[in-house]
Amino acid sequence: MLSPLTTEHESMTEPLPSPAFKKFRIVLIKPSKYDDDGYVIRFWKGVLPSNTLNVLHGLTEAVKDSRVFGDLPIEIVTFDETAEKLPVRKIIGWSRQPGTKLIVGLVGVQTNQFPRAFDLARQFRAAGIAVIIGGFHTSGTINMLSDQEPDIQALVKESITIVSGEVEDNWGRFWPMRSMAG
Ligand code: B12
Repeated sequence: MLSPLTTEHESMTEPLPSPAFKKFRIVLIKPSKYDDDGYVIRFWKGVLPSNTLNVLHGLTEAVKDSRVFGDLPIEIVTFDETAEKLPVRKIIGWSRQPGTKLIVGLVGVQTNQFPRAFDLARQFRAAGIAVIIGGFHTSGTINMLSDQEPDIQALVKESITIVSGEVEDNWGRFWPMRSMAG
């Protein structure tokens, strides 16, 4: 069984210990998918912004506005890989800036995007970056097939945090736990 991150009764207003870092950066990525030859599909121009990416951005702004870490600067960066090249090395470089805590969120991952998302997650994990993945694939798999399903267990083995379901009510509660963990 996966252990739940939050309970319904947890409060967002409980005082938090001071973080050891000076800046918190959250990178939200909507991954693309591979074509039949293994190339990442990327369009020259994006015509339809990802709803999930925009919603997550808004929810993240709300957490930032709630000053979950007091005066600690929080930066939110979004990438939609279907319409832009993902600067993986640059993101890894950000995580190495002194005093910076970086988390990568892979957003709105559908089943056909899961192999690409997992490859990205592995690259970030290899650089020691905390990764969290959500979307229909993880939610649907856990709810329809169980958390013992191989894709989910593969994520667990890489210490990737998995979201099942919606986060409108608990995204902010998750941050301190994940960020304090190192
Ligand atoms: C709207 C929609 C579309 C729109 C998208 C419009 C847009 N501008 O984004 C259109 C019509 C373009 C579309 C296209 C496709 N779609 Co569609 N779509 C949907 C639909 C109806 C709603 C998605 C949505 O916006 N939900 C609202 C957002 C806010 O919620 P969410 O995505 O669930 O995200 C929440 C949680 O999952 C979680 N979460 C998600 N990611 C993360 C990440 C982190 C870090 C965290 C903390 C939380 C988190 O938090 C979010 C807020 O609570 C769903 C069905 C459904 N009811 O979910 C299908 C659905 C996602 N689509 C599906 C499919 C198959 C497709 C296509 C592949 C269809 C096709 N053959 O072309 C394409 C792929 C497009 C792409 N590149 O992603 C399937 C996916 C199935 C699967 N196994 O993965 C679904 C589930 C429909 C179905 N039942 O078959 N789709």
